Amino acid sequence: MMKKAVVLILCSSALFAVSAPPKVIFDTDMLTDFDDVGALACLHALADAGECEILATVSSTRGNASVGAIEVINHYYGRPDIPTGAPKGMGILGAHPGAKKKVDPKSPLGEKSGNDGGHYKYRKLLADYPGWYRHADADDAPDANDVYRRILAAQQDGSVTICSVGFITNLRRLLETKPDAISPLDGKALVAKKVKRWVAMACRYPDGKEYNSMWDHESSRIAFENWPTPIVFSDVLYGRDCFAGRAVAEMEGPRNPVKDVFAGNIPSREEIRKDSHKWLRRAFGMGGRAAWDETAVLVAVRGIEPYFNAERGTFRMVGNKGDDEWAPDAENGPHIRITEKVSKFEVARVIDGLMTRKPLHGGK
Ligand SMILES: [Ca+2]
Repeated sequence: MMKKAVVLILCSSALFAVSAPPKVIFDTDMLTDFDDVGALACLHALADAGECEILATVSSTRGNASVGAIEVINHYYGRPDIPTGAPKGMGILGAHPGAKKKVDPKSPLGEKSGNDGGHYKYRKLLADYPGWYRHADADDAPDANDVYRRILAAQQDGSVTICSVGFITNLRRLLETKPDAISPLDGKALVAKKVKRWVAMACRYPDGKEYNSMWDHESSRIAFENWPTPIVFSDVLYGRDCFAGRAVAEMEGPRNPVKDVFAGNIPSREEIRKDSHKWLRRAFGMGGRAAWDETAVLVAVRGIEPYFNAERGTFRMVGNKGDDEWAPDAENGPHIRITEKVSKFEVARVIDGLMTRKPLHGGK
């Protein structure tokens, strides 16, 4: 009897440990593409369902509307006080990854097809939802290093999941932080102590250039080589033909920022029907936009097992032009790459289901 009781207690504590909702820091580039919006929407819907806790939402770029756009979405889901931040002094600073200078956030919105065409959708969110954000310019937001260090220092050991769906700038900077008033640990020691795993939307399998790792490739190399916890990759090949967002774009009811972004940026059903191959090359399908970032959120919150298979291997940046490579190594590979298990169509419907859920507390 005694033995049974001990086993039961151990089992229930193990169950509790497994089922404790992940605590997530979300690191995004709301700069040009908009699967980030879908990813943050999914994360909030999962938090509404009690499946995760959102600790912070930081921008990996200094593109002027990047932080404000995150805040608009946080506001929509009734969580306007989630800490936000952005990198200081380095990384992507303009309205697109190759920009050499910032766009003045006070300059007129301009045209969708203008110089800051990719960033237009985020600047428009700020124009359309005044009062829903705190930082009109990412450079006025707190230093992401301080946000990361404060939150990690306050959390239990081995409890934090980082989900990055943008550039790797913040995570390199975090690793390079020194002990300070927030924590006596340097960045790498703090990450080793507090972070459970890093789920990264990055990697072009088996090799080549991938958007998130190539643009600030020096940061990617430093972060991936020195990161002290497991890393799971949702790579370009997985997400590129897993289409989501049409459902939220066509949702009945009042407008909201998630619906606005998808409705304003995916081609119509008619356009897809006319030339599906052209749109496929641009990573659009009848279901919507390639769900690169949303799949990373699913992995971060629900884990690999429900929807994906895992391949062990080693990811590394190679050369000095932003190329990467993945070497499978089933025995000793320190990294994991997700591969298809249930159909991508089914995964996309799960994502659509989350993106179309009404916020539990918010929505106005
Ligand atoms: Ca992204």
